[in-house]
Amino acid sequence: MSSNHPAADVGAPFPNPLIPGFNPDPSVVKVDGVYYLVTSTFEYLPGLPVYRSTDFVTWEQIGNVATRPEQIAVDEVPTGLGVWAPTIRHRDGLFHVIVTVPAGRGCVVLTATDPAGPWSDGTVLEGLNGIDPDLTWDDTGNAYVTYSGLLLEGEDMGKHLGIQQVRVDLASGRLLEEPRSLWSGSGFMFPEAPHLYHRGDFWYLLIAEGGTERGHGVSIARGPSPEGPFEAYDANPFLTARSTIRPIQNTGHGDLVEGPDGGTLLVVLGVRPGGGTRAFSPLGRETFVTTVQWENDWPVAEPVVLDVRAPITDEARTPDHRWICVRRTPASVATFGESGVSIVADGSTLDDPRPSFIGRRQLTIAVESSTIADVSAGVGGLAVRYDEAHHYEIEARTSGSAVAVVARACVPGLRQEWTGTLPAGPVTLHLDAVRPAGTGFGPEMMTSDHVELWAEAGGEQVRLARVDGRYLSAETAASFTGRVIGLYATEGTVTFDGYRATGSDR
Ligand code: 6LW
Repeated sequence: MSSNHPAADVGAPFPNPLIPGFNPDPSVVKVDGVYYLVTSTFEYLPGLPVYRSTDFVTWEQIGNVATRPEQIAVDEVPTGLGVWAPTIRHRDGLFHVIVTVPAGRGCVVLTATDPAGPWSDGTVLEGLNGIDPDLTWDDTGNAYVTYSGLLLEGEDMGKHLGIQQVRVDLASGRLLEEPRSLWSGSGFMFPEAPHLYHRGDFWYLLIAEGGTERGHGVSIARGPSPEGPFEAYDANPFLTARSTIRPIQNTGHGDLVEGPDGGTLLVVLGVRPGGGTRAFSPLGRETFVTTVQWENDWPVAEPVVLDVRAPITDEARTPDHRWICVRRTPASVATFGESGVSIVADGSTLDDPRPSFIGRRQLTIAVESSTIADVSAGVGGLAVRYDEAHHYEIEARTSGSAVAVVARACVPGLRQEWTGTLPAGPVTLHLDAVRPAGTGFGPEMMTSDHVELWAEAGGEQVRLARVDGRYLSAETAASFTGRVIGLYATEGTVTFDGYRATGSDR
């Protein structure tokens, strides 16, 4: 374990990260003893992965809410917009996911009887101007949407109205009243991510404040009804990692749920910054969990502790739920068959907002990923991408009786290539992320990781590049997502045998 990535805290009751990789803005519901958790996906499709667990320790992705592009309409969204911050709830036999899709479909409520899908086409809440919607019902069945009043359209775009609430008719999508202001937190920036809960004598309004970076935290207020009035907790923010040495930073955007033992759990987003000054988080915002005790009917949260468990292996050559694609579905980019995954180029490259690329979340900071590519009829490779402006890749093409290999690193305004040659035939492309070894200062130690790009064919190997990983991190790319590693084609048809990634952050 390098000093850049502090070792696990001892005695954590649950794995942390709970859901590794690009999985921000978690929301969770417990139904008949089973947990279902959803996270944000921005410009990726399918959107809104649904994770299931019975013990809160082992999680399996059982599907995605948005498998059909029309459900969320992210095909033209600018990077960083798209599917933001869902809430999942259950009532009268129906699962509900409410989410805002800035620059896409707006505020949408989708339902399903089976959380694995299929989910409904969705109902748009017309006129709801804000983000991070929560859905709850009072004792008589009135549906309330409580949201962050960050105006995303109109003359006052960018203005923040604090936490807002409106009663809605879910069947028609109509707002039943003028939105009301509920509470604006303790004065930190961006009061957002509200959730309402009825517990004992009180209705609790949980929010995030401080922004989704190092100032992030979770605060709470309580009142006699879902409409308030709300009294703030004097220990707010009752969970934050700001200004601490804790390995998990940016903790906020929480959702409360009853744990398997009847206690209270709080899922939150967080990052694992690496580097000498702990500045860069390569995987983006992940899902973490901590425990909460109640004292005088106020929550007291344990700090979020790191507890990485077994090494993680991700191997794929069939169309499972975990493939994601940018602004279009994996099925529109790739075909799966006997020989693996084929991608037909369409003139786009990784610099485009809709590349011919399908990928999977990078699940461990240290990772070895690879694929075997048949480039006899095309040009393509293996890439790690944050967005169209930030990506590194290893690419192959047939060149006469040989295979020409190029490693490329692209960040805004900078682009570098390294080339090599291998014997003709299938080429194994490798993309590994390696954490800095050792301690102390110096450029090598200040980064989160290095990305090594190399290839082999016919018993020969070319090690082309070792690129600083910090440029593909939450703090530099700042596009809200996380690293996705995957397969792409830029000319002709490239067939890959599949995708393999294995890593351990222990
Ligand atoms: C989300 C907001 C936030 O809507 O970032 O962490 C936005 N918080 O609550 C996108 O994830």
